[in-house]
Amino acid sequence: MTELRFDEPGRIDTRQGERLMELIADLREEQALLEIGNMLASGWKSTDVMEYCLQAMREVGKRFESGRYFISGLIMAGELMRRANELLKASLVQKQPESTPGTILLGTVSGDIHNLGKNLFAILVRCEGYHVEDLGVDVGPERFLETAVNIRPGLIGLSCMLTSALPELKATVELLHDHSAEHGAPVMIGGNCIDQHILAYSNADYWAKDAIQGIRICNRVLGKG
Ligand code: B12
Repeated sequence: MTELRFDEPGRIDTRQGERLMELIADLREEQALLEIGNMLASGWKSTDVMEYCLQAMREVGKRFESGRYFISGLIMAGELMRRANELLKASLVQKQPESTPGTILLGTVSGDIHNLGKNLFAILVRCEGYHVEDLGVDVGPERFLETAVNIRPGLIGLSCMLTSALPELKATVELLHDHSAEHGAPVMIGGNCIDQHILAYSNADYWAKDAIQGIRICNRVLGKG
């Protein structure tokens, strides 16, 4: 398990965070990665650095929507964020838990290949001591169900970033609920396009606005804290 103290204010100079946001939004990969390294070295918490990365990715999304960036911009941002995830992961101190509080089955729903948010959640939840079975991206409902029945996780996490994949998300939740007697796990949904309305639409049991909230839900559902 690791040090994830959600309520502790970090020792931070917020101007560094703003600079990082600008570098990521402008797709200046090497400089952004250097800045992340500097921030971590000067005592920033990974979760705070991550928050600035997320805001910057939202800005990249806006620039794509407005036509300022093309798909190549999204790809570059994706690669930058993948490398940022590696840095953040390396900075989290892992402790070996005596026993795992449970297993989380995870995947991105069918039709969607976004994986950075899911991977970030997986990194953080592993640091909390959970075992994660990650099925990857573009995962169909049957594969989720088959794995859930085999491994009987404590919770199933579905990631979805595209509104066009929401029908798949709903179908996955429905199939998992129809067979809940065979695996016993509640379903949590997360991702950029997920909110209270999508929770109601999909009938999932929980939704998380970000990875930190996702961890809190895991801890609550699996009785860790
Ligand atoms: C990078 C990126 C890509 C990369 C993805 C690389 C990768 N390996 O993931 C690539 C280039 C592949 C891509 C492709 C496309 N993309 Co794209 N992409 C993005 C971008 C810029 C950033 C996403 C990201 O990684 N953010 C950083 C991560 C860390 O944040 P996150 O995913 O939100 O995750 C956080 C939470 O949501 C949460 N979370 C996520 N999953 C889960 C799961 C659980 C269980 C929990 C608890 C929490 C959780 O935890 C994370 C940390 O807090 C977004 C813009 C945006 N606003 O998000 C667009 C965006 C998601 N993409 C978009 C689009 C349209 C596309 C394409 C259709 C473009 C095209 N015309 O081809 C394709 C779709 C391909 C497909 N079939 O999936 C749209 C989606 C619009 C919509 N609402 O449907 C967005 C919003 C851009 C925009 N504003 O238009 N994309």
